[in-house]
Order: sequence, then C-alpha cells, then structure tokens
Amino acid sequence: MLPQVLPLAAFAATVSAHGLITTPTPRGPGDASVAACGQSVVDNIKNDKTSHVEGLPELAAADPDYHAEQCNVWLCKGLQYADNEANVQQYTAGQSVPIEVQLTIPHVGSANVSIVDTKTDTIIGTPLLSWPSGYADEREFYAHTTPANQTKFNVTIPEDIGSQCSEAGACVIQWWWYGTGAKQTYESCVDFTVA
Ligand SMILES: *[C@@H]1O[C@H](CO)[C@@H](O)[C@H](O)[C@H]1NC(C)=O
Ligand SMILES: *[C@@H]1O[C@H](CO)[C@@H](O)[C@H](O)[C@H]1NC(C)=O
Ligand SMILES: *[C@@H]1O[C@H](CO)[C@@H](O)[C@H](O)[C@H]1NC(C)=O
Ligand SMILES: [Cu+2]
Repeated sequence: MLPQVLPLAAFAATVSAHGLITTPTPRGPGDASVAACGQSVVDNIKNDKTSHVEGLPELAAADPDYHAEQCNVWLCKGLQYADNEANVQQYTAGQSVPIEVQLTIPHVGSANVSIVDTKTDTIIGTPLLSWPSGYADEREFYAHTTPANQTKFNVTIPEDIGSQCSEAGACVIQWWWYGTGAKQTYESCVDFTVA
C-alpha cells in the first residue's frame, strides 16, 4: 500500500510545502523513526516532509510507540539515522559542500546551517552559515527577489573537525529555519562522515 501512497504524498508536498534540503539527500522517515517517535509523527512527516516541528511533541507524547530517549523532534524532526544508512555523505575537513534548499511557503525569520552532534543535540563549533533575520521574507519571495544564496549555498567542513564525525550517525548537517511571525520551525538534516 505504501508505494502507491508515496507519489501522492510527494505531490501534495510540492503544493503545501514550506522548506526542505533537496541536495544532498536529506534524512527521511522509516521503521526506526516509527519505533522511536511513533506512527503519528512519521505519518505527519510523510504527509508533508517540509512541514514544521510544532505539534510533533504532542503527537509523539500521545503515541504508544514514543520513546523519549530515542526521539527528539527538535533534532532532524526525530528522523533516525538507522533509516538513512544509504544516504551518508563522505566529506573531508576543509571541503566545500554544495547544498540546495527548497522554499515554497515563506515566513520571514532566522536560519542557520550547522554541524550538530546527534548524541547531545549541540552545535559543533559555530554555525557554518547563519541568517540572524530576513530569511524567507514574504515580500522578496512573492517579488521573486529572494537572494539566491538562501536556497543554494556552499558550507565548508571545518578544518579542525577532528574525529568527532568519523562515525556515521554521529553528526548531521542541520538546516534550521524559524519563521518569526508564523512561530514555526523547519528542520532538515544530511548525514555525513569526515574521514
Ligand atoms: C540557529 O537558528 C535557530 C532558529 O533561528 C535559533 O533558534 C538558534 O538559536 C540558532 N543557533 C545558533 C547557534 O545561532
Ligand atoms: C547573499 O546574497 C546577497 C545578495 O543577494 C548578499 O548581500 C549577501 O552578502 C550574500 N550572503 C552570503 C552569505 O553570501
Ligand atoms: C560552491 O563552490 C563551488 C566550487 O568552489 C562553486 O563552483 C560554486 O559556484 C559555489 N556555489 C555557490 C552557490 O556559491
Ligand atoms: Cu506556514
């Protein structure tokens, strides 16, 4: 049943979407995410991969499959590494990594792109890129003048990253956007290792 539902869900996402990393392949849902966060969180994400985090904590808490020690919806929307072993990028320290983001509904606010330690949900070093304000501005969006570098940019893997991200699953590149007026948070993650 699921394969027949997926194309429809993908189509719906292009209509109602807010934002998501499109390149490299971002973390997506699967059985491990269901086991950690529950079916209702995963159904919400499958229905619109680009939607906001707000609402997911309540969905998770009400689900009998929710395991608080495994599911943190404020990190990659709770999506689990175990479902994404086929999507791990291999980088080197100092490498410039091209990233593309799809923005389809704007909500002006702040954003950043960071390397996050998944065990502690903390940013390693400082954000690789940061927009303190003015990200996804409605006026620019509808005038088709959104700066290109909000959706297509390079990040540089820090030279001093060391061995913190040598193991797959230990680190993600997380794109995080908060629409101030909408009070909505969007997260999308890329799994990677640095040899
Ligand atoms: C990254 O962006 C989010 C959303 O705007 C913000 O809450 C967070 O404080 C930022 N983190 C850093 C380290 O700038
Ligand atoms: C993004 O592009 C704008 C111009 O559209 C420029 O002012 C800004 O400095 C650029 N930011 C980065 C991080 O390259
Ligand atoms: C990213 O870096 C590559 C290689 O340095 C460069 O060709 C490309 O123009 C950059 N992309 C953006 C969006 O700045
Ligand atoms: Cu919205």
